[in-house]
Amino acid sequence: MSHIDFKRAATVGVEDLVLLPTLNEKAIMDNLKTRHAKDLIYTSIGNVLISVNPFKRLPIYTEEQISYYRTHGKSSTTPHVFALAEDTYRTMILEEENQCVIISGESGAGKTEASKQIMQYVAAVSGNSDEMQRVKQIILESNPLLESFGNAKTVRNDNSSRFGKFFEIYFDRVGGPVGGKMSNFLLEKSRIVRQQEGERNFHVFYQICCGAEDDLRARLRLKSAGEFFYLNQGKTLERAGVDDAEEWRETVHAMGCMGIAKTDQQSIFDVLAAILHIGEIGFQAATGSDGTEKCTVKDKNHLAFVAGLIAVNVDELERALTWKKLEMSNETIDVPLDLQQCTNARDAVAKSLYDKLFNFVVESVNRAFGTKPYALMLGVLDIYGFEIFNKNGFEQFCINYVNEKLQQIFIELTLKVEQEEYVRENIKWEEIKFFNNKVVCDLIEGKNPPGLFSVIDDVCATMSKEKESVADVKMLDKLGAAHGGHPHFRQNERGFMVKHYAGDVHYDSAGFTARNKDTINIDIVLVLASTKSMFLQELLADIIDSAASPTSSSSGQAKKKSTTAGFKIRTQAEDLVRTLKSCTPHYVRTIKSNDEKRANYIDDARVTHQIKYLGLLENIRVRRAGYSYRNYFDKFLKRFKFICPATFPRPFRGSDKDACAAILDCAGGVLQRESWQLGTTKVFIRQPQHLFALEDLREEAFGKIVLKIQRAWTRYR
Ligand code: AD9
Ligand code: MG
Repeated sequence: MSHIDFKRAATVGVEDLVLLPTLNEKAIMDNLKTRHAKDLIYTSIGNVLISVNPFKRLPIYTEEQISYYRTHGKSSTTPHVFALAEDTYRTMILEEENQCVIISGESGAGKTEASKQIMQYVAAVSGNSDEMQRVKQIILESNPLLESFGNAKTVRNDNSSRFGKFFEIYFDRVGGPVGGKMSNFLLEKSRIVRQQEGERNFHVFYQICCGAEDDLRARLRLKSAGEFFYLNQGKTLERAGVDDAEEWRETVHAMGCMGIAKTDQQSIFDVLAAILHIGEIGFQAATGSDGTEKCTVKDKNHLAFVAGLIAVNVDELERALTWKKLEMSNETIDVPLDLQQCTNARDAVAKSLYDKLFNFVVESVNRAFGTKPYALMLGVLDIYGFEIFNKNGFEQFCINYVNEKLQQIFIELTLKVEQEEYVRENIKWEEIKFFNNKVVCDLIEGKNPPGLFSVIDDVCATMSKEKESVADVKMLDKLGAAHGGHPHFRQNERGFMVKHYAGDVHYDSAGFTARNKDTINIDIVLVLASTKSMFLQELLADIIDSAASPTSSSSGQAKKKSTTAGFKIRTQAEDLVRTLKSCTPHYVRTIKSNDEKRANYIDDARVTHQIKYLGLLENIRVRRAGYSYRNYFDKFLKRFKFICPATFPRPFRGSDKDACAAILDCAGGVLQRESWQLGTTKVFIRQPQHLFALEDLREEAFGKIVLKIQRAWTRYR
């Protein structure tokens, strides 16, 4: 379909939901469905872009499309992610203001795809000097690199982001890219050691197992992915339509583009292999002569190989995996770990190695960008989407909390921006009420009264020697006592339920306290800190620091300034909200068409649910409560000049604003005076039907012009 053909597009539902003749959730759903059936996956609500996942490649992201959007303003094109990118980029330059695109939607709805399309567009239309080409290469190549280390197949999405990212691109005053910065949020570390059925570990592990060349394979003793415990628990080794070996080559290429030296690349491979081999460490228990049970590592040769990869002493490694220091009143004693504790210690090593490795990869992107001064910023926020699994743990709690915050920003900023625009343009309007999820945010992050995170932190701060499972039970009781009466909270036998804006989620409280504490035994810290590898020393710098001055060794744990994972995510969310609020926001709200990842299929119930919780109806109402249509004077004039003799065929002599007034007067027969207002820069039209009437007039005038030209042409011939 041509994107210039307004009429044809308009016949496939409405392009802007604000123009829906009847307003209810079913009408929204029908409209999205009709458009989706014609591969028109984008629809808008004013300046908010809605996209419905097509689950098939559409030919709408080509070079040709990019040039089209580059030369056509947003108002004269059909809704498209490129139109949004163009608008964002142009506004940044013209208004000299930082911009951000906030992409939200549940897992598998299309956030990451949208973020890549925005990057692709911005890279294609911005400056072209050698240095700018280099910056653009980093922007584009960082994607496959970050996805390979931070994405995984889940039951919701084959390429699910398991970390959140805010990607800032920095520009000079005229829009040439000069650098960037990437901030990441809470990686889902638990996936390293455990995956539920149908899921995989992070892509990079399958890539290295499939794609590593023979000498690397031999050096790292790589087996096929299915033979590693850390990779085979989900009983899923492949991603449909993806060649992991090919992706490995791409990942390694991207490392080169980020300027990661060959020797560092080898060290990264070592750490990846070390993690896989750590998962193969088994333990056996034997009762000693003193009657206590002690565990040892089953295969010493294998352990020696692991110790070699991370350059630590094999005996010290075994000791750290099987014993633990316990501080008594005035002495430290070593106590043996039971089988489960040994396995936990082993997994803790793997998780912290990967966590640090991931940070290194993110930092390599930032290092590649450098620290040149910049004038303007365009940020794209792509986080993990709202998730409900059969079993939801601490990670889901954090992920859903961040989504809750984003919904809150959306509510605040869309309302605020709307209000501000009316004030700026001197226009009167009435306010609309709708569900504000601030109550859920407060329940989770509140300080006074203490929210869920605070209660969990409290329990973590006071648990010292008790078992984690005991602490989890204690936590649950305290949560119940503090929030039992809250309308968005309910305690149940194995955990608690939170009524999120996007649905009710039951959280299993097992493991909450341990994951929130996010600490590793001092014994493990000490052995990791003793590594002879320069690369690992850099990677583990903060762990090594904490080992040198263990602030709280009394609990036998090494804490980094005693921060919890929950505290970190709240701080990061706060920073993010601050940054986003200082930018001009643009929104992409992605909708998942169905759970089967099927093309050409809309699951009515699933889409309706998303329409509900995304608050699309209220969003449209807010837009319509005031003026459903608004456009800059020059754009309005360009589109509707044909209907008024004062503005066509001869150009209007006077300001664009007066020209618009003349057009609207001309349309007096179909448009009452109360239905429109002129602001300071824009035309505001109250009801959709008034715009339709104008469109009809335009169509009629246009028809006459075409007829005139045809007649003249016939005469000429
Ligand atoms: V998660 O919260 O990270 O689990 P996302 O990021 O919202 O999720 P993603 O962008 O990864 O979802 O999209 C999921 C899949 O849907 C992609 O791998 C594509 O197969 C498919 N998709 C999404 N958007 C498009 C599109 N515009 N065109 C074609 C798409 N396919
Ligand atoms: Mg994603």
